[in-house]
Amino acid sequence: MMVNVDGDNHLDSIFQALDNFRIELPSWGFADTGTRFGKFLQPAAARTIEEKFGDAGQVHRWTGACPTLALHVLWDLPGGIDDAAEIQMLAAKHGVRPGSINPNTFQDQIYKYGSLGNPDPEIRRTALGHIVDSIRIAGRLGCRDISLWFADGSNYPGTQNVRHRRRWFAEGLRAAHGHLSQDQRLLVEYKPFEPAFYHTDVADWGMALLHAQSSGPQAKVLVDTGHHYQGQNIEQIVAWLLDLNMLGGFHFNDRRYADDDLTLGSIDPYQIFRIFNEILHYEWETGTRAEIAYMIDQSHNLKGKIEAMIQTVTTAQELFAKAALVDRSKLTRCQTQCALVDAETCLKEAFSTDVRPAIREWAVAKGLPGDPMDAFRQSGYLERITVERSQRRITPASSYA
Ligand code: RM4
Ligand code: MN
Ligand code: MN
Repeated sequence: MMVNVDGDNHLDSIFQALDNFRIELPSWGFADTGTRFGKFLQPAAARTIEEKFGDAGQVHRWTGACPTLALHVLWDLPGGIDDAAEIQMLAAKHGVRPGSINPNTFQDQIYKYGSLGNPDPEIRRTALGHIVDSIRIAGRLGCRDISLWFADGSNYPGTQNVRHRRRWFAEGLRAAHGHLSQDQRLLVEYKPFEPAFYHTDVADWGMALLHAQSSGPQAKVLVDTGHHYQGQNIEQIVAWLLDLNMLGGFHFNDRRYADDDLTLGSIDPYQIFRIFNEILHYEWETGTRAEIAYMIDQSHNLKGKIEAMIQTVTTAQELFAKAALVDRSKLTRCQTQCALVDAETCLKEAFSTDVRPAIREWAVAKGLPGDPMDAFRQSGYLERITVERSQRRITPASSYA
């Protein structure tokens, strides 16, 4: 336990950081997902929106850090805005509010050659219509963020006019922005490849940034940590977007090769720490809170869904708490004086601090279990849903893989 003066400061910093740290769960992270080679079904996986809310409620109950659930419109509100009342009812029942609203312009057959970038103006209109409907759903549910990810692109050189598609995207996004209410935001997510393997219309942060800027003041960029080329310096992108006031949110996950959607911090925890460090340094330097939606976007094909989610939240809290321990005045001094070793040591020292005892203290002080995974396991929820859900004979709800 940390007891000295420095320890008390540490504890304060960690308590303050965790009080402010909320991370959104993805509804699709509780459903069966797989790869393009197939799905291994889990008896306890959520199939209905009620089950997704129930499972998310468990993660929030034991971690206290996940009060919202991101919804995918086609998967979670197949009836559109008419389903909003049911969502509100489930939110109240399970103690988790609806979070970001994710339109789906990649699944229907008409989107084979794209959505907002489709050469067919009728299909572009349909895609825009779906995004506008999603904005209305968000309005009805009191959700701030509409999160846009596009699968648009092409597989072979010369098969599409990249410039035209860029313009159609700009037009569509501007039109969508026009439907936002004052407190809503459009988040533009980028991804370099997959499902398109030659060109992707919104392939990187530069393209997302330009689209966000040209569509209107309430559009920001969404950084999915898995959506980068190998070796790309993600924290530098984060620093730029922060400095331009254009960072809207994150989809957190980890990866080894491509968009692997693995558990946060499972491969490279230092990467996530460095991202958090940029954010907290910006907030310290400017004395402002960055308006960032922290969201999880993971697909646990093999791990138990709820346990994987609790593990993710715990890891996120640990890395955020470590980043909160960076001695900011010292770091600034070292940077100014180009004291390279000492500057880097500021990060390393914080990163190597064991914050777990302090996090346990924080949790207990909030009336939460010191060990959320253990509390979940003791609760008997998993055993109960495994029995209940293995008795049903309904086909798995659609999901992205
Ligand atoms: C994409 C991207 C989006 C997610 C879809 C299903 O790779 O990460 O955020 O909504 O997958
Ligand atoms: Mn994502
Ligand atoms: Mn992804």
